[in-house]
Amino acid sequence: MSDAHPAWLPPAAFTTVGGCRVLVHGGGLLVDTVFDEVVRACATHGGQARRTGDRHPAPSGVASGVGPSTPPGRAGAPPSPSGPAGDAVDLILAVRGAEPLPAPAARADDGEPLDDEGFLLTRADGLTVVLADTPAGLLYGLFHLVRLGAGALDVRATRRHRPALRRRMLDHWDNVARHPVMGQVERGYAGGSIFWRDGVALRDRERVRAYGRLLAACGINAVAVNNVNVHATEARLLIDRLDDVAWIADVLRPYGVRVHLSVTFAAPVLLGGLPTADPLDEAVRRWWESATARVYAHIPDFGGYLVKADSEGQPGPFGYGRDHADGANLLAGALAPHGGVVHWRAFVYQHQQDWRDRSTDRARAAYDHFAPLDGRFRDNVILQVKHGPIDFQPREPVSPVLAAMPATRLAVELQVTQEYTGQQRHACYLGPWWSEVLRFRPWGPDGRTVADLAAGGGLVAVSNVGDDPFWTGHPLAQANLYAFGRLAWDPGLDPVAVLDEWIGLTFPPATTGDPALVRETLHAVLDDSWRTYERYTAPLGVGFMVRPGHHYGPDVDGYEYTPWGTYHFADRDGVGVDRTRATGTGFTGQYPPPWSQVYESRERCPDELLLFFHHVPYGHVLHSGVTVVQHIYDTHFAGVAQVEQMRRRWRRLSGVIDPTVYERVAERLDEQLRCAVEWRDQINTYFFRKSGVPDARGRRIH
Ligand code: GCW
Repeated sequence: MSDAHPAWLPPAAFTTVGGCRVLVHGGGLLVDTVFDEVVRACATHGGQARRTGDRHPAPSGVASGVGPSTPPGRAGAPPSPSGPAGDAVDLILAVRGAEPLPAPAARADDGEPLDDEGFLLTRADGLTVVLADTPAGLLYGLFHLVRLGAGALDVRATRRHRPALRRRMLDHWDNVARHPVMGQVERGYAGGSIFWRDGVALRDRERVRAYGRLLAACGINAVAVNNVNVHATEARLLIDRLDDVAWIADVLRPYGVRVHLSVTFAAPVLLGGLPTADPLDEAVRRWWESATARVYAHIPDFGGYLVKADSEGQPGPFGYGRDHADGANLLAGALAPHGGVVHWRAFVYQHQQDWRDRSTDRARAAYDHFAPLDGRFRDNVILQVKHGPIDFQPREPVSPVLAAMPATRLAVELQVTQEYTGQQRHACYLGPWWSEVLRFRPWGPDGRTVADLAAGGGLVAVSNVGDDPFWTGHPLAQANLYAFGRLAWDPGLDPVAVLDEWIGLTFPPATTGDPALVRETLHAVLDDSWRTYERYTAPLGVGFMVRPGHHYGPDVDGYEYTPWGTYHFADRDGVGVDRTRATGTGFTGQYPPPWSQVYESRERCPDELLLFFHHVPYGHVLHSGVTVVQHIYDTHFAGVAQVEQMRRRWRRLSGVIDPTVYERVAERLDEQLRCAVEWRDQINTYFFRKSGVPDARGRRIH
C-alpha cells in the first residue's frame, strides 16, 4: 500500500465485512476487484472469502474456502444457511448473469432490473445479500456494506440503490509541466499532482490505485486528468503522450473510474500543423476524427474531452467567427462513434472588462452566450455549468443557465478544491452549501431541482487532491471530497449525515481513545464551518474581496478597479451590485419566476444574497431586523468567535486520535484563526471608514 493516509478506507472500516464468511459470485474485472477487497479484508479480520460464478480461474490459494472454518469473533453466531458449495456464508455479493445465482441470492432476487451501477441490498435466509446487474453495481454494493459497518449484518428492509446522476466526475486542474505562476496544480492546496511532476508522468501505481479505490468508495466514476487551461506540454497528451493517459486509465479501471482529457480547441493548429482550427473546416473535422480514433485505440473505454474555450485566454470558436455550438459539436462528432462525450464549459465571460463600464455584468455572461444555443448541441455534448453565475464564491445564487436550456444535457460544476473557501488552510465543510445548490428549485417549490436538471449530464467538481500524505492538505478537507461523491450519488442525502458517515469511516471507533468525543468534536468543528467562513469573509453574497491572484485572505478593494468584472461598488452611502431589471444590469431577468421577482425585489431578496442583487444603503434593514452595516460587524465578530471555539474544541482531541492528524489540523486552525481575525478587522474597518457608522455594541474597530 502507498504510505498515504487511508482516508475513509482504513483497514478497520472493513471489520464487519472482513469478519464474515463471504461469497462473491460473478466474473469480470470489477468483480475481481470486489473479490480482492474481500480477500484482503478477511485476511485482516479473520473471515473467509470464496468465489463462484467466475469462468476465469481465480488466483491460486483463494479459489475456494480460505481461513478457519469458524471465523474468530463469530463464535456463537447463528448457524448460516449453506452456500452453493455447502459451506456456511454470512454475506453474498452476486452479479446476476449467465451463471445461476447461489441459492440464497436466487431466493432474494425479485428479477427487477437494477441499472448499470445500482444494487439491491436485502437479507434472506439469515444472511445479507447484495445483488447487482453489473460488476460496477457490485463494487458500489460492497462499499455500501463497508459504510454500514456492523449494520451490514442487520439489514432490516430490502432496498434498491442507484445513483441519481450518471456521471460523477472530478476535474483535476493538474498541469503536466509546472506552470510558472499556477504551479503543478492550478488552485491546488495539497502539494503536487498525483499524476504529473515537472513535465513527466509520475506513474505511481500504488498511489493512483489507492485514489481510484477512495473514489469508488464514495461513488465517483470519472476523472479528467489535466487542467482545463491546456498549455503546450499538456496539449501533447492528446497525441504523442497518450500512453501516459492510457496508463492512468489502466490503473483506475478496476475501480470503475473512467478517464477524460482536457484538450485545447487549437489542437489542429498546435499539434496537427493545420492553418486553422475553424470548427466548420473539413480538414479540421477530419483531424479531430483521426485524433479521437487514436485515443480510443489506446483507451477503449475513454470517457471523452473536457474543453474550456474562449475563456480567460483559452482559444475557442469565437476566434473563427463561430459559436459554441459549432465548437462543441465538432468534438462531439469525433467522439460519437466511440461512445464518448464532450464536457463543454459554460464559463465564458469578458475577462478584460473596463471597470468603468457599468453595462457589462460578468454574472450575465454564461446565459447570454449559451441560452440562445439551446437545442443546437449534439446529444453527446454536456454543457458544464459552474453552480453560480460568477465563480465558486462561498455564496452565490444558482446559475440561471441551468433553467434556460431544456434541450441541452447539463452538468453542474462545483469546486471541491477550496480556492475561495480557505484553500485547505481553513476547515470549511462544503456539503451543506452543495446540498443547498442541488436542492434549489429554479421554478419554485413545485418545480424540478438543480439535481434533477443535472441528471442527464452529471455532477462535476474540481478536485482538491494532491500528493500530500493526507491527500487534501488539510485532513478535514477529505470530508469535502467524500461528500461530493456521496451527494453526486444521492443529492437528497443530508450533508450532516454524510459527514457522520465520513467520521465513522475515517476515525473508526476502535482506533481512537474516545469515539464519542471524536464524533462530537468533528461535528462541532465542521457542521457549521461553511457558514462560519461566510460570516468572517465578504458579506451578504457580494463575493470576492480576496487578494487578487492567489485569492487567499482579505483585500476589500483588491479587484475593484481591475478588468475581472468582480466589483462590490461600496461608497460612503452603501454597497452591492444592482443587478435588477429596473435600475441595474438586468441579470435578475435571466431567472424564471418566482426567482426573477424575488431577486428583483429588495424586500423579498434573501438576506444572504442581498448584495449580489442590490446596491443598498448601509442603514437598509435586513429580514433579520438589523441594518446591513450592523450585520457586517456582527457576523464578523461572530465568525471569529466561532473559529476560536473550533480551535478550543479541537484541542480536546490531543492524545485521542492519530497525532499526525491532530497536529496537522491544529496547525491549520491556528492559521484559520489568524486569517479570520485579519478578515474581520479589514472588513469591519473598511465599512466603518466608508460609512462612518459605529458598531452599536461598541466593539473595537480600527
Ligand atoms: O476560479 C477560476 C480560477 C482559475 C480557473 C478558472 C476556471 C482553471 O481562478 O484558476 O482556471 O476559474 O474555472 O477555468
